Amino acid sequence: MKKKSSLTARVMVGLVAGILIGLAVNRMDPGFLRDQLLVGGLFNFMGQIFLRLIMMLVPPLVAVSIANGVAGMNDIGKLGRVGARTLVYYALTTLVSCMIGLALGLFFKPGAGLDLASLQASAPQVAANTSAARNVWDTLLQLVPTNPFNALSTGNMLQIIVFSLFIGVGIAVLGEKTRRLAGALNELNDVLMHLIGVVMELAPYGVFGFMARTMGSLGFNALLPLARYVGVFYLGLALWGVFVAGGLLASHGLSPFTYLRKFGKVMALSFSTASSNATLPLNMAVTTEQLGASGRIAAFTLPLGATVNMNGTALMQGVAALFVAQIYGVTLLPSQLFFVVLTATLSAVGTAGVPGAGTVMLSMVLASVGLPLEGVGLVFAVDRIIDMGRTTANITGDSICTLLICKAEGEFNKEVFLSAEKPLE
Ligand code: DAS
Repeated sequence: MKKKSSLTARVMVGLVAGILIGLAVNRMDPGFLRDQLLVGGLFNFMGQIFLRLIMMLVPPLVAVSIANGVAGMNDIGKLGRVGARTLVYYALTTLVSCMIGLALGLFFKPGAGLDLASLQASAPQVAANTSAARNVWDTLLQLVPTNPFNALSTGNMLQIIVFSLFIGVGIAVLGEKTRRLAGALNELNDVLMHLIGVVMELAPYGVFGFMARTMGSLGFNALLPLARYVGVFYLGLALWGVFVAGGLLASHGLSPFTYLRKFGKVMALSFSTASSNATLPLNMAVTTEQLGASGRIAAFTLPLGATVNMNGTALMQGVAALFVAQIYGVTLLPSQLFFVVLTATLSAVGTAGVPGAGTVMLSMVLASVGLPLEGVGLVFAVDRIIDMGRTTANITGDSICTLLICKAEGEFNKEVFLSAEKPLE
C-alpha cells in the first residue's frame, strides 16, 4: 500500500510543480526559449512521451484483458442464472452511470471557454468526426471488424472489443481443450498489466509535462475549466451515490445508512488506494460477514465486478468526453453520445482495477468519437483526484449488486445486515 500512496504523492508534486513552473514560464516574453524550447519543446515532450507509452499498450491490453476476462468466466456455465443476472446488473448500472456523466457534462459544460485547438498542432490528432452522424445501422455494422488485425493496427477500439469478446467466449466454451491458450492469455494479460504499472510510474513526469505546457501557454485561465471538470465529476458521483447506490438499496428494502455505516471503511480504503483490486479482499469480507451476502455468490460477483463493473469510471468517461469535446470546440452529435456510452460500458470490461486504468481507457472512448487524444493529457493532470472517487463508486457498485443478487437468489442474510457491526474474522 505504501508504494501506491507514494505514487499519489509524486503525482500531486508533479501537478503542483507543473502549475507553478507553467505559470512562471507563461509570464516570460514570447519567443524561442518560451514557446519552442520549453512549452512546445520540453514540456510537450514530457507529456506526449508518457501518453504515447500508454497509447502503445492500450490496444493490446484491451484485446487481451477482455478475451482473458471472458475466458476466465467459464464458470458462468455453472452459475448460469447468477452469471447472467450479474452481467445485466453490471451493464445497466454502468450505462446509467455514464449517462449521469454525459448529462452533467452537457448541462454544466466544464470545458467551455478554454480553447485548446490552438495547442493541438503538435498533438497526434484524430480529426473530430463532426460529419453528419452515420445511421445507427451502419454504426452497429461497423462494430464487427472485417479484419481484426486492421482494427488492432488502427486502434479501432470497439472492433477490438467485439473481436476479443468472441475470442474469450470461444476459449471459455472450449474449456479444457484451450487450457494452455487460456493460461498463455492470462500470462500475457499479467505482462501488459505490469507494463501499465511501469508506465504509470512515469505519471508524475507526464502530469508535470502536460500541466506545465498547458499553464505555460494558457496561464491561469486553464485552471478554472479543470477545476470545473473535477467539480462536475464529484457532483455526478454524489448524484450516483444518492440515486443509483441509495436508490438500489432502498428499492430492495435495505437501509443505505446501515449499509454506509458498515461499508464506509471499504470506501475509505478504495479512496486512498484508487485500486479496486487492492480493495477486493476487504470488500469480500465486509459484504459477506457484515452485510449478509452469501460467500458462494460474492466469490463470483465481487472479483468479476472488480474487473468488469466500473460505475465510477463510466461516469468519469461521460464527463471527460464532453469536457474534451468542449475544450476543442467540438459538438458531439446524439449518435456520438450513444457511442460514448457504448464504449465506456464496454471498455469497463477491459479496465483493470488499478490506479489510472480508467483514464487509459478514456483514450478509447475519445477515439471512438474522433476526439483528439491530446485531451487525455489534460484530464491526466487531475486524474488521481478523480480516480480516488471513481474507484470508490466502482467497488460500492460491485458490493450493492452482490447484495441484490443474493437477495434475488434467496441467499441474503438480513439479520447479519441489520446486526450490530461485529469484528471481521
Ligand atoms: N482505479 C480504477 C479502479 O481501481 C478505476 C479507474 O482507474 O477508473 O477501479
